[in-house]
Amino acid sequence: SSLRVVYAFAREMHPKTSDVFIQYGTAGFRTKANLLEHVVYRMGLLAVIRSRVKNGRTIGIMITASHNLEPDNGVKLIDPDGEMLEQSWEEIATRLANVSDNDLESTTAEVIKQVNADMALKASVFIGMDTRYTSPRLAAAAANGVIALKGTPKEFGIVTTPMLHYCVKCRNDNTYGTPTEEGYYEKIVGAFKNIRQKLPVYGEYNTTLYVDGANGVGGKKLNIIKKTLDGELDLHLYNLGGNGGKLNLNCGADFVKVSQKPPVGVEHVPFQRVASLDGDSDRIVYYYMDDKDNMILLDGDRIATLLASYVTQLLKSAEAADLKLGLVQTAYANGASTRYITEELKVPVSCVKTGVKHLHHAALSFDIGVYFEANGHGTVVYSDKAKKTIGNIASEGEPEQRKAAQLLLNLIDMTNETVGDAISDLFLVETVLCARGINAKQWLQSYTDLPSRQLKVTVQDRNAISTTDAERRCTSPEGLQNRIDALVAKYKSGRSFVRPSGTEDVVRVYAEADTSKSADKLASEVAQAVF
Ligand code: NG1
Ligand code: ZN
Repeated sequence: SSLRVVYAFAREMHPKTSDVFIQYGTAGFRTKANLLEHVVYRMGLLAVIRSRVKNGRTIGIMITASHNLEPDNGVKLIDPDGEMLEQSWEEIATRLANVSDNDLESTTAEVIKQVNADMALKASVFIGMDTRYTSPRLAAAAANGVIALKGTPKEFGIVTTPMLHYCVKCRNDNTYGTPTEEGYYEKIVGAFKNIRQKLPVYGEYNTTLYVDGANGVGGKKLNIIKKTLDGELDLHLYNLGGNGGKLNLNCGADFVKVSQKPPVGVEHVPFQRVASLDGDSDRIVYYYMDDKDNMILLDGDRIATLLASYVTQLLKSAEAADLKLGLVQTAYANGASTRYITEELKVPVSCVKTGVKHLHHAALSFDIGVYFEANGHGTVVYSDKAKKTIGNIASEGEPEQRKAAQLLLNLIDMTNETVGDAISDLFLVETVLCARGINAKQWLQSYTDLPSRQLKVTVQDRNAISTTDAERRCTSPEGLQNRIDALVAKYKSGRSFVRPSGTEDVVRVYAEADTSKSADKLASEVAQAVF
């Protein structure tokens, strides 16, 4: 059959060259780039099957290893509404990625049968990639996989991860926007410009923003956007990938958050706010250097509280009292942020397992859900009910109500609701700071972070650790939680937990306490207990 030819072609073009087991985890498949070609080819096959199961709706394939260093790469699938691949398919992806070349044909046939795909239907797959030098070859392998099963690939070239999510969503739902990079700029940057006309710059806010592009795709895209801005924002872009700057190396959002150090390659002016993106531009944290050269971090928790408090304020002005806003965090959220949200903002918070799909899902249970990981990955999702109510008030409310509702409509347009998006989040943050007339130092004043520390521990089998209660407690190995409890009890405002990473072969340790010395000490004691 013609499929025979396809599998023979796979063996020759994209052979499986490694026997290392690879698993579809929180961020898809991620490993050394040279181990991925056959995996990506097979994800091309799977995307076609998935598209047919979804009645020919478009599926996305993104080639990226996000904040990892240059030698790594990865691949993940995007579902029709722009969200992460449905969880039950992760096992199927893993199975398909690991079979031998000889078994690829029969396994693919099994999968097609299992998911009941009608292989006579059309199939459409959007493919995007980050700036890694290994990405073009992998994107080509993905396209070959799509063509092999007679699907139609469309290659977007170098795009941010959230841009591809956005394009997939738009392709399947044209009310959301135009499925192109230009369409993305028009909607998001357009909404930002629109809102700037309504909310002029005042107070302590100033339009200068420095950006650490992590030598990845986000900085390059901001450089395109910068040319279309007209004084609304004065972007100073650093780490754009030139001058020998290496992707994510000692720069970018993950480096800044985890090491609690400023990135290399950025010029520092005291109190000047800097936005730091990660390699594929789905995460963002802010920071500034004070006059004693200390770095002050404004992380994902801080962005979440800023956005939640502003949306709450606008809902109040719009008198949209029946819309319930909620916030979603993970165990990594700073304890001080959780207390601030609950006690000061009086917004309900839920805590879920690490991984955007869990946060996104939990956020959907609110009329308006704000979700952020502490590392800066997050967005806001608005239910149909919220959009309808706000839309009605914007056209029929009293003048003051209308004004607030129209601002909310602009915020909704500025938001990439499909996934956390550094560029969209940047414009949202700048909008709120401007609306409030505040600078970064004033933004910091809402609450004081508890000092925290993250460590990685390499163990023989990270999956020997199992957790419960949104990963805040562990249930195995036996006795470990008791030891952690005993250590935590020694520290004022102490909190600590351990969990196996879903993206690296390590166990992560998190600790917070009243001083950074205590947080560091608690983290290293808990790390010892894990061995
Ligand atoms: P793991 O490796 O499971 O901790 C990391 C991040 C997640 C998420 C994923 C996907 C931390 C502590 N963990 O997961 O939040 O962003 O990568 O990129 O930041
Ligand atoms: Zn990322």
